[in-house]
Amino acid sequence: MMQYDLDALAERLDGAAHGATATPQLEEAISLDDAYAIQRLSIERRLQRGERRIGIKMGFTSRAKMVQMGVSDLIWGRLTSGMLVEDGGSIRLRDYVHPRVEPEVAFLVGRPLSGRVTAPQALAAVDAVAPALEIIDSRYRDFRFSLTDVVADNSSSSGFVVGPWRSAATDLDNLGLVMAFDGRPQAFGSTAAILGHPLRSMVAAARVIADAGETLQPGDIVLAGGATAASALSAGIHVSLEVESLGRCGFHVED
Ligand code: OOG
Ligand code: MG
Repeated sequence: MMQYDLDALAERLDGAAHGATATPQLEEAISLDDAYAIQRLSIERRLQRGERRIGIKMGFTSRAKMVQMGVSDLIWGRLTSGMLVEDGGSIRLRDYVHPRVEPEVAFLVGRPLSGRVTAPQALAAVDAVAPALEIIDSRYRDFRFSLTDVVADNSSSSGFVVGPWRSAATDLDNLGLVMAFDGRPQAFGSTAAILGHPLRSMVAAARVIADAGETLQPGDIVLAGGATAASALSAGIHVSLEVESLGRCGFHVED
């Protein structure tokens, strides 16, 4: 018999995200299915507050991320309108618990996609691609979690910036990227770090969304996952990302 209350755990995690306060790791031994159910319920609370669903984020699609966090399974989370930070805009440190940033690539979905698809089928559903920065913020103390903890916490989603969209024909294979703080390189990497090719993350996104009984819809954004380990944010810095032949994006961090 189930020993825990999915709604209560969803409310606790949503409250921690909304109030930017850390919460203890889940003590309950929950199943992965229940962790995704908590994620869905916590996002429903955001939607009830007026946010809109705008896509999904993939997690642990690179070795650097798996090694940094000690979790080696691919995970995903839901993106809402409240998480979107304008390119060139700013965030306030006090709205987060202990935010980090990581370089990613974003896909703009042009046609419905769900299920077991090939890379060419995934590409055919993509309208555009862009450089992106994901601001992750675990609601758990010390940014430590198990696989089910992080899934229940919407895979640490808290914000993201998307640069100018470019044609989906842009080849994403092995593009060099540099994430910089105040113009000083903070992390170097390649788009190839994302499952060998970021398009594989779109293929995985189609599969996980189908498993959830949902479909990627035209207009949805898919974040492919961090290409390097994440870096902690601090007040006053400017964060930028430049991806070879794809473009750049950035944001400021206020107090
Ligand atoms: C979990 C989210 C992972 C990624 O891009 O791999 C993720 C975390 O690291 O807190 O967003
Ligand atoms: Mg990420």
